[in-house]
Amino acid sequence: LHHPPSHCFDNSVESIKADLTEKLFSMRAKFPEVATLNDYYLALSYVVRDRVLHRWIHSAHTYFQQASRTVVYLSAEYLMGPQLGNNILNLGIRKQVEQAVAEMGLSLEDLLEQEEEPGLGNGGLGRLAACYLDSLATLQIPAFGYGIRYEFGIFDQQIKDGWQVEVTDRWLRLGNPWEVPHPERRYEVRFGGHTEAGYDAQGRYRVRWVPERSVMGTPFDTPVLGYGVGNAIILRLWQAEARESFDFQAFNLGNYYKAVDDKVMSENITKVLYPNDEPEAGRRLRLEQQYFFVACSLADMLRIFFQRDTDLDRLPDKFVVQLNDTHPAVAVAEMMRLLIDDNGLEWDRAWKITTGVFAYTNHTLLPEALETWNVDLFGKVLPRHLEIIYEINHRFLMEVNRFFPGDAGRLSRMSLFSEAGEKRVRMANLACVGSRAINGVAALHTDLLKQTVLKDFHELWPEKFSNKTNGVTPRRFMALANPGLADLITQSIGATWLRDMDRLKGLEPFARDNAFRDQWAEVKHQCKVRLAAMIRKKTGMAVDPDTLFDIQVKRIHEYKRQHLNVLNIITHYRRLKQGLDMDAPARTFIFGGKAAPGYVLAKLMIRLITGVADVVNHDPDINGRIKVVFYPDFNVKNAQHIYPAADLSEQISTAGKEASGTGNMKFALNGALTIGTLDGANVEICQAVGPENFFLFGLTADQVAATRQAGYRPCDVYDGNEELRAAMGMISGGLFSGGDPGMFAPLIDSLLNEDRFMVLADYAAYVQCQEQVGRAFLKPDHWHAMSILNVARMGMFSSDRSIAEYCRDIWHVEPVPVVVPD
Ligand code: 26R
Repeated sequence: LHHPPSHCFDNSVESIKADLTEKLFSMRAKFPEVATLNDYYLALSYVVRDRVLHRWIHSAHTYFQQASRTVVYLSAEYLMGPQLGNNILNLGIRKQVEQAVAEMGLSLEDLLEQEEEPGLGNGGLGRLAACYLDSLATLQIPAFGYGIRYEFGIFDQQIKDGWQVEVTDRWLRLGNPWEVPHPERRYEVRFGGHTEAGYDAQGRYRVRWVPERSVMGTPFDTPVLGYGVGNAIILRLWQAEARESFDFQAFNLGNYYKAVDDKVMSENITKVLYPNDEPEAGRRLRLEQQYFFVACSLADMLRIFFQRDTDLDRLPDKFVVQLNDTHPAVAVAEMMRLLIDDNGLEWDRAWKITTGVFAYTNHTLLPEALETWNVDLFGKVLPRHLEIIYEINHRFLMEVNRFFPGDAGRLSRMSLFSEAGEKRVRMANLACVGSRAINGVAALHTDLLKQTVLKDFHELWPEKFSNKTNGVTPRRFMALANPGLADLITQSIGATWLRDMDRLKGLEPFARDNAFRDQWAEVKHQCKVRLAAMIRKKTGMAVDPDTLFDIQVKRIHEYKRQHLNVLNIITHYRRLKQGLDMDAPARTFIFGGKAAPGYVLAKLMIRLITGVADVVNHDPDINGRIKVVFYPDFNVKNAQHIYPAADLSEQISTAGKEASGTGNMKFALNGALTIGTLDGANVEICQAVGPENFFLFGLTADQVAATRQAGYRPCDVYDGNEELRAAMGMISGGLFSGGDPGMFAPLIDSLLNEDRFMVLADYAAYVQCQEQVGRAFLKPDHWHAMSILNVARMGMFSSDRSIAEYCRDIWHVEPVPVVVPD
């Protein structure tokens, strides 16, 4: 094979300008006088895309030639964030592009603002998948990310009268320059119907699946560049389309409208991303989405395998498939079906291959978030897969019985089916049984997995378990989001840290350097000025960059305890009204995050935040000592403005509930100090930066469990704490709801009666810890020294470290460097 055809790109300012004008013509059919800012954004994107594709072509060619072991990452969600800025950064052409657009009378910052991000995920899990693709490319690992091309991603959030309002996310409206569709490479995916058993010509037992309908899956490829290397990998997202021949039949029968209906039904499968925490809504369609993208992805993987091999026993040497939570876990059954029904393998051989290929990452301990499917529904959508899962279960339970004879309780806990109430398929159990490796996403989370939800599996297969603490990409969340900080770091320790984050350790001595501390403080101040401007633009509110920016941004959820934050704000407010705590620094409390549309209490928490903001911000007695802001529509794009501007990062979940958290890492890497519980990766962050540089409070996971065991009574805490009673009284009295005492009753009642997440139990410790934060902020030199030490010691939370561990311990894959001729 020769070098792939692709011409070379000149990255001089002059060429970029010429290419930009050419793209404006060829892709937008515009001349400069009539081009909009968005036309220029698109034109520049195409200029950059050509250079990205150049790297991708050489990568694909290299990977094809070497046929090395390849990672297949299956995830129902990817939160990629805006692409233009990141691609310019990774191509290393920022300076030239800036100058080129400036010479054409444009500003790069304005063009970057035009991009609508693909919000194809809910939160942490989807963003983790995106960070992992970035690190896979940067570590030069041959890999594919597979997922779903939702036409509507996570809804856009507006705030109206203090309430969240959901608006459809029409991210494709103005076109998406980053993807390349491949309609020539589509697969058929079948659904429903029944199975027929019989014997084939050789007299072997065979099952035939007779489906009732099918849809086509078309791939859309988005290249993902590595940083400082020639490598690029592909994110391949599947879109559902109707099978034309089906339509045609109906048309010939004179039933044109039914044909159109079928088309609409087919396309529904990838119409919309489901928000998590949405109980029961759209169950069937969600299962269809999961199977749809899994079937397309595995078919594509086998196609690539058969390009160079014929012996399926070697599949586990060539591919490893990582399941990002249980959303793609039906892949275990689909792989068995492909091997047995489509390729004629015997069960044992197929099972050996299957369990040699898969690995499973768990992302949550919350029982309500563990996926199960009603068996009747499952059987209607995937009759053949249900049979296969029954057979897997039968053989698996025999094995369990050999290890633990007569242990009926264990058998029923480990079964792939729960029989209490309606019968359901347990996807986590299927993922465990079908995988050769199982991991949690932070040290504490993995320990708790072994002790609780996956205890029986750990007892059976301890060697399958390991921890892989999450990480985040420093390219997007430091270099791109905070160029001022990145430049300052590079000036002091050189540029290699962006690919080798252990180098950040070299910053430690600078924590004692007064001149450096001043520069550090100035960078933070500039970031706060920038965020203040964004807040003004989005909400009309003026906030003071000289105040302490105290920020909690993440999905709104009871376990994340935004209401604990609010209770502290109200307490602080009340003290100031009483003339107490007058020496505390002025603070701006900033919140952001979406609530699932069906999660009533979470939406009420947003209304509480905006209600408190209304009162506090306009109280003349307060005179700017406290401001409360709800920043609407938190997403990757505005997160890049928010993390760099934080002085304080709120990581206050109930210990034992947040699997890892990744926002905690993004804040600390941008020099925020953390106030947090010993939950998720906070434990490891606190350990890494040193407890003297971390504001720790609250019950530990063990104490939470013990308190619950001992019969926790939130009303006792309430009765015993005057300030808590006062704060809750101000809420239930209607102060923050325009005099309506009923509005927040569900929230108050849930705290007083059950308090599942121990908000009241941690209240006093939290308020006290916040006082300590206030005192520390009044000593800026020490504060900035702590901030520098945080960054210096956070290197291990790069997703490069996480991915290197997956490669070494689970995937057993090696780097394949790609050489790109210039
Ligand atoms: C099953 C369905 C209702 C569902 C529940 C929960 C779908 C999606 C979720 C989201 C979960 C799995 C999630 O995002 N978990 C987060 O994963 C992050 C990356 O590992 C962690 O940092 C974070 O702590 C965890 O909540």
